[in-house]
Amino acid sequence: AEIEQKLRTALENNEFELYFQPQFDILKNEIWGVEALIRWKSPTLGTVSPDKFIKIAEDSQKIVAIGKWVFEESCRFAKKLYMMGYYKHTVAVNISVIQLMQEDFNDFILDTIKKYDLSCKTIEIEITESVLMKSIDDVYEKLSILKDIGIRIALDDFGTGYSSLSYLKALPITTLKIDKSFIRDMENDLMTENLTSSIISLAHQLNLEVVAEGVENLGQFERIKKYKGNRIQGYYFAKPMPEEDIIPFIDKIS
Ligand code: G
Ligand code: G
Ligand code: MN
Ligand code: NA
Repeated sequence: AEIEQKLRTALENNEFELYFQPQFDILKNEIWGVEALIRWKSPTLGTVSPDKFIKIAEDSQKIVAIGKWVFEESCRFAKKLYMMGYYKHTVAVNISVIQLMQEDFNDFILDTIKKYDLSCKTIEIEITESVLMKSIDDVYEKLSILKDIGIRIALDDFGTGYSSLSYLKALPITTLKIDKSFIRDMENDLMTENLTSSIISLAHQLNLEVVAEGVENLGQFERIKKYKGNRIQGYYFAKPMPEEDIIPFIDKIS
């Protein structure tokens, strides 16, 4: 209840910040781009994790305004990277199902991309499987339109939800992000390792790129590389970091 009440004024009081976590393209051996991750620095509650407040923001519909702020900030950052000569980096943005259900969702996305004069290819939208449970037809149609114009669409936390394999082929997505629980368990559990390698081949057969999340060590990285995953994201490569640290990080790696 306290979180909900303080959340009401957090946006206008400028209490949110975006962190960015780099993703590494294994096949090209270069930085692919970054995922934007929201942070809430409340003067009274301290730093509140999105795991603690996104659900609450969804229940009160506050997520709509917060999500717009996140998307616009992500576009602003994408433009900044471009202006500084970093042309091929993509920015991935988490989108809540509540946002997708808004009637003006696609218009907002397209208007904002246009406002910052970005190419659609520089944006990846991340959705979770829960999106697909709600008002499926409407959401499918919106995502199909975005995908058709070149926006990348990732299915986040894959493997933890209710996806049936038959609908994977029908989904308007470009990318599968394998949930970090698979990556974590892979090293000590052969069944999980086999499952992970199977998910990667399946995804490739469906023409999807695969991102492994939560890669924390060399052993996990080597396995994903062996199974031909496209990208990794995780502490092994880089932690989420504030905007000002990203360019020095890219320069150091390149
Ligand atoms: O960054 P961290 O690992 O603490 O994020 C925790 C969870 O919050 C993740 O599942 C992530 O997808 C979600 N999350 C982070 N930033 C955003 C955001 O801007 N919007 C939404 N809807 N979820 C986010
Ligand atoms: O949106 P998504 O659920 O993918 O959000 C990614 C979450 O995973 C963020 O909260 C981020 O801070 C967290 N994360 C990123 N890399 C790692 C990692 O290597 N290990 C663990 N345990 N968490 C990570
Ligand atoms: Mn995500
Ligand atoms: Na995830």
